[in-house]
Amino acid sequence: MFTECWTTKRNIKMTTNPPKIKLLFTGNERLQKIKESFHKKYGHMPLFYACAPGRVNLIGEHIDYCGYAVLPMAIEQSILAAVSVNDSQTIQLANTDPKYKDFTASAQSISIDKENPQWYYYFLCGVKGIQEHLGLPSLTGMCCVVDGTVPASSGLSSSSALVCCAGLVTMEANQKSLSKVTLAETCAKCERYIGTEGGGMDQSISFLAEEGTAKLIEFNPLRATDVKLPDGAMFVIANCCVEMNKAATSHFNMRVVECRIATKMLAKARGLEWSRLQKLGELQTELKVSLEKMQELVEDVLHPEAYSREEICKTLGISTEQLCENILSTNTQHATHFNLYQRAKHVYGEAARVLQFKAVCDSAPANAVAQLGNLMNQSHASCRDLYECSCPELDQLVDICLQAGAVGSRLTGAGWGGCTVSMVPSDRIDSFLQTVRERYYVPDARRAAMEKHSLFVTRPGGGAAIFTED
Ligand code: ADP
Ligand code: NG1
Repeated sequence: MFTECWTTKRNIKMTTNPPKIKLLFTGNERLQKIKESFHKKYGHMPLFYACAPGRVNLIGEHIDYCGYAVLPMAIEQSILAAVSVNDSQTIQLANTDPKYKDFTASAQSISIDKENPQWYYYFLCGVKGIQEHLGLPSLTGMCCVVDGTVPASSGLSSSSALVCCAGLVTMEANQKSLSKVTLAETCAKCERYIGTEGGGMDQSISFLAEEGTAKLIEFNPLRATDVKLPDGAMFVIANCCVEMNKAATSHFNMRVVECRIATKMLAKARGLEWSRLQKLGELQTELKVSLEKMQELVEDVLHPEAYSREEICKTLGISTEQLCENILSTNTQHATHFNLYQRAKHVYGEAARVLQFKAVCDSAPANAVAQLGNLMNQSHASCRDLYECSCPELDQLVDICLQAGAVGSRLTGAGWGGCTVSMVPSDRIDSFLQTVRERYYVPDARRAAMEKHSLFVTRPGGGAAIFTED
């Protein structure tokens, strides 16, 4: 497909800045197509191109925003932009997919309407984030065409790939240079302008990925460490064909808020100054105990029944107004009940599974594949039962993947729809794909029509890059 755009033969391993690559466009259909679309739209040729990949998270779901390490890898599918600069003081955006309408924004003042999460607002998140980070009073005018191959709202981070691509475009168009780590941190912060309170996994892997290796991504400070996946197994992505747009619903922020409240309730029970603690990870650091002990703390302090607003306010000694203003997000103001026990149990358990997964990859025992598969299965059960971020279609697909020969299978990304990731012994891959096709996609006309882009083997891809025509 498009791997050659950022995984060229040149050694980009040690660079701290996103690589700038000169590419031969001949024979590359996707690049030719975007170049032609750009010319047709604007009547001149692009000056440069930028590309940012989507990702698949192998393990560590819904814990990045709690401060815990996650274990994703970049995928081949990406967001690609063709760009030219001008002095029009406007940012003109077009998309190769007609369902994403053209938009023109002022380069002087960027505003993002989070009540209406249109595609161009994600792009403008990246623009605004870089502008603010660099302290630029105004930006150069730009013409851009965007082309995406990451399935949207499917847990493979199409939104973050778009934000990261836009951030990279803005940096390059304004002739600035930032490190990959700074770009990742800036793009993680600015995607929140769209309203979702994500944790930074997606933007980090989009910039820090390297071909051939998954990464353990740690936060505060942001670090990415290679994780060598075992020989003899392959990772397969399968889309359950249910879309879930995070910014248009409150599911995602509701979980962020439940984790925040759980942090405060646990901190209060342990006599800590709870009001400044926001993340379950910060609480563990403060208490200086193991993840196992944190799970015991959850058992001791929290009850499995949902908490009402009144109970939370009474325990913390705050008013409903303080709860709404200081703890809830804009789109969770309506929430009346909060499952604190289940969310905190998932987070501490999942954080421990990430470390176990990395340890197995590092020590590579003879039964590594079976051990990793087990951890993935436990992760899915925890996402389904404790975090309640699965859906019937995802659960059905996970079951089919396991019956078809996967040793581990789980939802990946935010959930409530989107993709599963399965670990499949290499010698079973053909029969695995055939069985999943027959049992999940073929019996349903809509799924069958989507199968081509919904079921595929994936390998660790490279990170975001800028390039020009050779
Ligand atoms: P994901 O899990 O893929 O990140 P989100 O629901 O967070 O899903 O974001 C999906 C949104 O990202 C889409 O509704 C759209 O606005 C934007 N998006 C994704 N892919 C593209 C694309 N190719 N072109 C324009 N916008 C895109
Ligand atoms: P996706 O799958 O892209 O919606 C979201 C968050 C991540 C992480 C995962 C769940 C954003 C941009 N991304 O990813 O930070 O929390 O859910 O593990 O909010």
